[in-house]
Amino acid sequence: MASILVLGSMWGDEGKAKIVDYLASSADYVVRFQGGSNAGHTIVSGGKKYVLHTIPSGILYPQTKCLIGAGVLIDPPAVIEEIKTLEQAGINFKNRLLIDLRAGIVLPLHKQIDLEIETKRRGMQIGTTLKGIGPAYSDLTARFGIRMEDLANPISLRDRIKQLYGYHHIGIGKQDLDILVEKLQKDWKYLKKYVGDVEILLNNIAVKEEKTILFEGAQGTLLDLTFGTYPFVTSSRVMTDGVGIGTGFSARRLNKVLGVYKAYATRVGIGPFPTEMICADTVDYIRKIGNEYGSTTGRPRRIGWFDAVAGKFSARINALDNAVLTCLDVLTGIEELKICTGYKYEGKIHCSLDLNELQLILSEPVYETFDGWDTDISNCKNINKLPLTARLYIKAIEDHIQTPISLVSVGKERHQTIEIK
Ligand code: 2SA
Ligand code: MG
Repeated sequence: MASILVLGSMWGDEGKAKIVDYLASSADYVVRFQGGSNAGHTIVSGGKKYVLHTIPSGILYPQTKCLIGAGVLIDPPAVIEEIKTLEQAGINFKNRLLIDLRAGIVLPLHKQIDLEIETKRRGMQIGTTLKGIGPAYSDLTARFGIRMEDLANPISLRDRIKQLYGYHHIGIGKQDLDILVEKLQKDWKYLKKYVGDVEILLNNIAVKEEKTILFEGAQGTLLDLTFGTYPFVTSSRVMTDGVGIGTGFSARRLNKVLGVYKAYATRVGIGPFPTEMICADTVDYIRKIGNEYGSTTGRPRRIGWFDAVAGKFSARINALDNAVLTCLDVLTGIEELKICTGYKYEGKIHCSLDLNELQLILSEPVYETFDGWDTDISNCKNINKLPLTARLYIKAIEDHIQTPISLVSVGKERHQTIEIK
């Protein structure tokens, strides 16, 4: 067995899905371990664009099986719609999808609470995707959550939902409860063929089979519930150790951990973003060329220079073997590039991520500047064929994050990927 983890090293949208899709050609299984319909994973294949939310990015390869671990949240109607849309695009799901029976469920109540909390937080909004992610994970932690396996029994499901509403001090009338249970039963009827024990399957493969398993992270490490820029984070564990937490396949078994970085930084939602560029032509340029809009919500993403301080922190806590650099092509045509190597706070330069959220907001980035390039690199197949300035930029990132870069992406298609031996 070989097992590889591909995770987001910054605030998400680093281009993980393209890298998972690129590596999935030789993978037998692609596994999601956290997040839910808040994720937006974009793959371009044969000129066609696919946006995935809960379904693993291996689904485009007919021989690859896709697993959804216990740590992922399932929004039943959203997942059913995603499956149906992909089926209409010609993708066959037969014997290819397994959702862990322990996976938590997102109910309409969770989306309602997500919106209410965001509205009430005034000045302290997180900028969530409003997909009910935080409230659903919170209910699981409070031990009032509903899980996939609970959908199988309408009688206990009814009781559990009643308890959940009671826990939130929200009333639900008999008729509304009947409608909700009935709706969930319909969803269960559709989904049950895809539900089983992902933990047992993965651990059996680990000891018995010569298969390749690819774990696919969603969001990014700086959005991790504990180690991200708290409280402006998502509610799941977005780091290497999240694999064990979210699937039951211990992170100790991983053979390789790849951290995906974008050649510049983006963040969608609220929260500290030290290298953010405000109102610069470069922002409009990068947003346009890189299509930097939320793939789930359509929100314009905030744009900044590469943050090597945060990048080094992420490499460390994920114990990365290699880094992957994406969207290098988007920077083509920008005269001068910057990499943040420290944060200046109260006259002192911090070269590691040791400032709290407030201090980060008040800090000023310290930059190294680099010459850009203006030749088209989107068909480049060999690292040595890249312009010298691009190579120097890659080398500087590699040195700062103290992690060797093994892949560079120069376009959205699978073939626009340079392997560095
Ligand atoms: P949530 O909805 O509770 O997880 O939001 C909490 C924070 O996590 C951020 N978050 C994301 N950041 C980047 N990409 C995400 N997925 C979509 C995409 C987002 C979109 O691929 O573009 O379409 O807007 C994602 N999901 C959650 C979120 O912005 C909050 O800061
Ligand atoms: Mg995304």
